[in-house]
Amino acid sequence: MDKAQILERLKTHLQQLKNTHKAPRNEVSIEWVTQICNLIGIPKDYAPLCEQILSYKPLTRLVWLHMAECTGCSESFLRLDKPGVESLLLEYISLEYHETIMGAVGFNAKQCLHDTLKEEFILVIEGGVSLGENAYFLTSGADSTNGENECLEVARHAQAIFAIGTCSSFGGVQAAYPNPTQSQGISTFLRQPIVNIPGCPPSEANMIGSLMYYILLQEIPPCDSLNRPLWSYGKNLHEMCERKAKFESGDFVESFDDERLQDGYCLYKVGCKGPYVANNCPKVKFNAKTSWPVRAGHGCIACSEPDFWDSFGKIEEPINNANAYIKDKKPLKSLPLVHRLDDTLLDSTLCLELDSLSDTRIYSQEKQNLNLLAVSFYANLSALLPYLASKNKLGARLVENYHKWRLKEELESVLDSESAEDSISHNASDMLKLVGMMFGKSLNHAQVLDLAQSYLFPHISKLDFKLTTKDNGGCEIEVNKSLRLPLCYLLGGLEIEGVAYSVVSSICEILALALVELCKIYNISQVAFKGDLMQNPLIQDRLATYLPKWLKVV
Ligand code: FSX
Ligand code: SF4
Ligand code: F3S
Repeated sequence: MDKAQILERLKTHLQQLKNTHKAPRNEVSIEWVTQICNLIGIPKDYAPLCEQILSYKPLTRLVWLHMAECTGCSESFLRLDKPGVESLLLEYISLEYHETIMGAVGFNAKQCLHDTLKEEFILVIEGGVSLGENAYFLTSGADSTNGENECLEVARHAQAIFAIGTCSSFGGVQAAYPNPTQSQGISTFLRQPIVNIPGCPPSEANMIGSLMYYILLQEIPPCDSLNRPLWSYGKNLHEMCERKAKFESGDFVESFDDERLQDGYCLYKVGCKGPYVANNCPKVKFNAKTSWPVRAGHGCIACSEPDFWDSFGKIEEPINNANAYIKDKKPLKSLPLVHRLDDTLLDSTLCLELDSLSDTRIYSQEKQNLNLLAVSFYANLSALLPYLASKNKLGARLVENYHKWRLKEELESVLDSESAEDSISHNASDMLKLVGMMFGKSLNHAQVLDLAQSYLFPHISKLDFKLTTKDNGGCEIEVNKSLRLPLCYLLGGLEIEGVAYSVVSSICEILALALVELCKIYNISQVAFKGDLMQNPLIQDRLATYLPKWLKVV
């Protein structure tokens, strides 16, 4: 929804309320409403409108079911402040049913639930549902309904459904291997649209923010492909982390009794999984904004990601093949290849050529040999390292740390070969050789590709390549600066297989993006691939992953 649509929606909502309610019901704190608007992306100019909506709106009825979980989500919710949970419950929300904090017990409690189903309410489900062979899993209460049936019945009457916590969203801890109760997230058996608010537990801000979005705008917030609201899960946690500058300078805590932990050093080496997590913990924090895991001194364990218990390796070590437990490694996607573009396709097709013996290029007319893609970078550490050191203080410190690391690992010095000019390459396969040099090994591109393919985890330590379109109708990928990131990950203890995988994946992602941009510029919707590197299954898989569906591969 854009700004104008939000405004329209709020105005209509207020008008509807004024038509049915003669006078405001209560006074609302404009300060709090403004905070909520800021949080969920409603322009702050509309806060007075939201204030009025809340003052007219009758209490929103909420049913909160408990399934397979630890009640940590409820605990987190109770930590709300400004307003505290007590005023929230008295002024905005009527919590009709919540097994752990409601006053009623037994038949009376269940009666509250049954009565609520007759009117409008929002359903919150905390916990996954055990769908194993025992039909009595999660049976509770006076009418002895099992968890699955209770969810199905209550969901049938709900206006909107929120899966609160990683358990409810994706299965969470009790769905971890070997998952004896066959616990699942609720999306596996409820057919209605569900908003997932993962986190073990989620922050109180992410829970109340998404509920308030629905209460104010009468629709669920825009979500990503895992049904997580974009306002809270749309960005990468590591990008917002207060220790990020130390990651960029290669300054890592070595152990939990390392004094530098208090100086803000990065926790990647002691297991932080922040680079692989979509969540806003550094921004909203927990316990009334007191702190969040990384500030408190422990790495992020990726608690809000699907399968976090099984698929991120050891909690206090960087992810590493030796500790991999991967349930099902997805088969690699493949792409058809061409050797020569058919004349009939020349004008209507863009071709990406990835060959170890020639420059990486994208062209539309083979005969004219026009390259629409500019890629150039220092393909030798003796040129790249001084360049990175000259960029800024963080770069200088990173290069210093990298030299120390090489000394410690007893690798030879790298600053003794060709000049910067001589080392410039336009061939993406040289980037793979360069990565081999970073490891202190002389590897050809095929060997680095083999390392990348042997990496067992699906998580990518992304490089931040940038794509710019040029006035001459071509585009350019900025490479050199992004090549600092493999060094950061290497110093942070990511194994070389993981670094290689990330470089391959990131090159493919940016090449796919370049293809898409050029297709838009030239109004073309067909692409073709050629070159020996394109025969590599991992390269095919990564490119296929990043290509949009509207592009036809010929
Ligand atoms: Fe616990 Fe909630 Fe984790 Fe799960 O939070 S904190 S096990 S997400 O369902 O209670
Ligand atoms: Fe922060 Fe973890 Fe990223 Fe380091 S790796 S910057 S501690 S999120
Ligand atoms: Fe969870 Fe990581 Fe945030 S462990 S609470 S997603 S910092």
